[in-house]
Amino acid sequence: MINNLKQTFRWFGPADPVTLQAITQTGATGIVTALYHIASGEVWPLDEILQRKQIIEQAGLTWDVVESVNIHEAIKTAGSDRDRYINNYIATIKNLSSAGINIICYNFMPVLDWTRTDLDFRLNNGASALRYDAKALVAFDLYILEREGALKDYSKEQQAAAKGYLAGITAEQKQQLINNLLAGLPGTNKTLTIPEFNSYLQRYANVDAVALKSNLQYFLRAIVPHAEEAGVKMCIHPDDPPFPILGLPRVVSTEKDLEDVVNASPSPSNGITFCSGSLGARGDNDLPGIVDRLGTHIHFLHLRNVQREADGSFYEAEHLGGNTDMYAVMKNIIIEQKKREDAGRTDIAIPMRPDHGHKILDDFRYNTYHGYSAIGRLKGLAELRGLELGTKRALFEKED
Ligand code: DNO
Ligand code: MN
Repeated sequence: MINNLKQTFRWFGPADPVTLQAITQTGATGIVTALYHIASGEVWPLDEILQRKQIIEQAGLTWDVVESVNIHEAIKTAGSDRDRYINNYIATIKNLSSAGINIICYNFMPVLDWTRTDLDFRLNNGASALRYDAKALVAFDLYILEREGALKDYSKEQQAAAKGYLAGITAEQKQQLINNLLAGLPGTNKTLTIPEFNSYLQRYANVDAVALKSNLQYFLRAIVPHAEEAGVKMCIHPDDPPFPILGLPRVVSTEKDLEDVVNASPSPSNGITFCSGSLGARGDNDLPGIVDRLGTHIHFLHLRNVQREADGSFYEAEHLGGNTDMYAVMKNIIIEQKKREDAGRTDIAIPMRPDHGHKILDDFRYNTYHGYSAIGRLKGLAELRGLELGTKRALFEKED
């Protein structure tokens, strides 16, 4: 019995300092990427998809997953033009399918994609990790954004901790926090100003979690039949972090939320991305249990670990370190593969990627995308493939 998760690496396109050739040296055989230059909401032209695919294949790799086709804010807020953006989304699904690319990852987080307050958190060994500091986020919300109505979202203790945090950092560190949070909206490369950021948040003034979930269900009911017809598997990425921030609702944070997604439009084309790092930032998410119970809907795996702290903060730990029992997760993934094999399913080689990695060793010489170093991720991938092999041998020794 050999490894048979499909080992992939995220690649940010020709501008990524981690080249396709470097990726082949990690042992990954698949690529996860997107056409990052196309604005959120626009149709991805077939010829551009085919050109990108050719570059990947010339390097001896395959384009296994699109991450992500972003969802326009009008869809999330039920804007008057949402149907136009849904039709564009369907056109992109069809073009990807025509190019032979059949797995699409997306997320449904309002305004922000993944959010960290510290993009260069140094571990004792000098490695650099991404960290989310709850106090820093509250400080940003209350005293930098000065978001209307924010005060009622926080306890007296949280407010005091945020004040203490701000008093303890330098002007330079404060500016760094602001930069970290204002950059990187999904689908843009633009750094927003504080008034612009507040106006984005304002769009959700009348969109609570119930409304957001219903907008997600509306989207799913519209696109899933087309995805099914095109043979495309949609897989939603969980919220990161998996709880509301800055007064924004979050509706893909828990097992119940994931169940609601798959039940909104039941189909093999309506599945999930199991991201152990995102889901693991909540102590009440049972990760091996989620794989066990919802495994049949998992079309894509993001494997990484987090170390949680008492006040809701966390940092990205070693892939096999941190709070999540990765052995238990891997074991249930392999059991899920066995179930698929027994059921005659062909999608057994689920694409897996080491989701983020530390900056270590020579990674510091390159200006890589945050979380997407070469050597740190290679280390994660190497550990995960060893874990997969060992777990599989332990489970099926007698059959070999
Ligand atoms: C975090 C990362 C995310 C993810 C997007 C998917 O866990 O994997 O950046 O790529 O949110 O849409
Ligand atoms: Mn992820």
